[in-house]
Amino acid sequence: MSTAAPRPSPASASPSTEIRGAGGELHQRCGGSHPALTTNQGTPVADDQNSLRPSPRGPGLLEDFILREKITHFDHERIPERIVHARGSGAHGTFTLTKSLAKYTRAAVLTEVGKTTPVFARFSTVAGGAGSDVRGFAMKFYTTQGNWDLVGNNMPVFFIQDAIKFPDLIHAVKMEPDRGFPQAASAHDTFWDFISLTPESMHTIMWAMSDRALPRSLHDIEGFGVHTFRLVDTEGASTFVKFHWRPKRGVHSTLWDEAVKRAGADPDSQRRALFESIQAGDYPEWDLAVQLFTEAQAEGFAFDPLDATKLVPEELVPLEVIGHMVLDRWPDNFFAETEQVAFCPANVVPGIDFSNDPLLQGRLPSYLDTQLLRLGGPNFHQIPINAPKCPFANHQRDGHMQMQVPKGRVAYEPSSLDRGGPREAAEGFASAAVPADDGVKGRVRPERFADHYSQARLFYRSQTTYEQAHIAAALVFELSKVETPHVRAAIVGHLRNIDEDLATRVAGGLGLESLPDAPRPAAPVVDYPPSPALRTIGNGKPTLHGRRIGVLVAEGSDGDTLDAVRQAVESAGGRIVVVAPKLGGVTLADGARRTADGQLAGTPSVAFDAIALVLSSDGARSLTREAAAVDFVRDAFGHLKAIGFDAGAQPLLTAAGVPIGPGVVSVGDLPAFLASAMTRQWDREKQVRTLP
Ligand code: HDE
Repeated sequence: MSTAAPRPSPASASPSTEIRGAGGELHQRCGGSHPALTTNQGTPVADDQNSLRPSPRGPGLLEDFILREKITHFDHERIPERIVHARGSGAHGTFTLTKSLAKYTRAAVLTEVGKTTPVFARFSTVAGGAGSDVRGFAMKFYTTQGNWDLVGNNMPVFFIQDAIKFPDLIHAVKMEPDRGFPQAASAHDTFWDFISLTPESMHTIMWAMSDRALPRSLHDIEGFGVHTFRLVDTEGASTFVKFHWRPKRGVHSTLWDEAVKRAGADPDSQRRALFESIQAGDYPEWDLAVQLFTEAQAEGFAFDPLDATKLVPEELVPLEVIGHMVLDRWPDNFFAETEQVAFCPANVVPGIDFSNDPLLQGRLPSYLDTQLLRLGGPNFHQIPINAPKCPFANHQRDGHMQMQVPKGRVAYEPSSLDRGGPREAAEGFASAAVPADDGVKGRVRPERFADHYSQARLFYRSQTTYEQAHIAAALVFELSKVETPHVRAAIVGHLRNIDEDLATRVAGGLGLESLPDAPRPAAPVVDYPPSPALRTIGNGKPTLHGRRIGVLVAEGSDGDTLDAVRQAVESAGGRIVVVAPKLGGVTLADGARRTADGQLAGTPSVAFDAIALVLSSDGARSLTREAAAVDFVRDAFGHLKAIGFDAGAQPLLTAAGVPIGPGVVSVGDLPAFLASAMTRQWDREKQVRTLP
């Protein structure tokens, strides 16, 4: 219902349904008192159940304006989806500045300490569905000086250096054009073919094959502005800046097998988790940190900070936290807000400016262009989710879907006829005073862009041994889907330039008889000191906040144990989900009934961070004949999760082949169970799978 003032309803006041036979028509109607349903022109509708016919069994009539309006609107409900980042989840929140950058910029959002700026965030998958993929991390700040969009990803680097390669990259990663699949995952032969011929992608490939591409939830990801931007002070002098979003609880990922199973069991798991944590008041939070460096400092780096395939190691330029963001409101309407939100890296405010990063430069015109198509015309900035929350005025006019009614005869500037009309403002946006290079025009890249392997090596060698094994396993998984042998071999050749051991592991996992030749690097590969900040294991905070523990119960389970587990988990900040063979619940040992939150077959353990088995021996024995129950336990073990159990649960542990050992602990020792539930049991991994 979109009208402002509801009208009194002609419908009956009774809330029940009634059978009416007015005018020979017989059907069931709902009673109750409601505002009148109208057409989009405001005409009240007396019958929304039947289309107009010349006789009860006659054809439809073209004059039925009510039917035609309703169906035509329906037919136009979908708008073109985003060519990349089509699937996304959004949320409202606020950004609060804690440290002023007044020395570097005149942007109010970065200088007024304590100031709270409304924001809208949208997280997305670039190409595929909820499984393994780079995630988009797009932020719109509704500042007092206009909207500032920081449209980044959950990885600090990108596949390509120059925007001219973006359509090729995306065509290669999306479904193959002749067969139309894979639809919800990245393509194999085409993607790896392109990558094998694009060595600059190697660093991002390391990130994309790491656990970062398998986030546990959207609030467990880091965000990065990726490009180097500029902060500009009142004199026009500028400083380079890189933006980082750090989740308050650290970065957490799933295992590959877990992500694959979770995508099947609950393709909405990531959106649902964000929704549920906001609804529960357990708001996701991030710190905003910056890396600041001068152009002179940048000259001394071994790489060029204008190259988006490179990061600036934290050991070189430390991160400074300047504020935090909390997401505390789910959108009222998915389409109106999350779907219609239009982010654009060119949306900056006075005091923030672009660098000459050739990837960023190519993005600047692209977003407005795509939005003109996607949102149907030049007035999409008037859609509530896109409109600035500060005053805005200019002389742009007309166009599709103009919602404003400008007054007066003046639609130009300057004018003496309209003395109150908008004019340029001294405090308005001014580009950074950057002297132009004295190079020669041409299609060239700076020399320092040529090193494609050193930072890939830095990333790989900075990981823990578990994470290195995951990268190798992910490469084996992906390349095993590539049907073209020379493409597989070419990738392994590149890996040799990154790390010989990684190449050997992947070659072994693929069953290659010998190591392919490595291509000759365009620039020498250098060894950076390892950067522990690039790991995820060890960088997450051990906490139960935001964690879900699945407790499996069956007939005869002990109610006191169940209550004790619930109490301990909830007081540590976690949430219990009771899973039973039937949603109606179970009869506990003391004869009381307990309902379940999830039915076993539809609630596998991939939905949880840890599980507890609170079972009578009879209950556990009956569950040994349920494949879903055995999988519940076996998968939790295979996914390195803590498993709590009471004495009765032993038959199910045995059926699942789960030995008692680290992370498989009695719920009699709740502190030990909670401690193991806060982390994964990494040392268990060699017990459960052969990694390359
Ligand atoms: Fe985007 N990108 N992109 N991109 N991008 C879009 O804009 C584009 C790039 C990113 O939640 C599109 O409105 C080009 C890098 C995010 O709505 C499109 C190039 C990074 C989102 C577009 C890039 C991103 C987009 C699709 C290379 C990380 C989703 C629909 C020159 C820093 C925003 C739309 C949302 C969306 C173009 C590269 C991040 C087509 C041409 C690098 C998070 O305009």
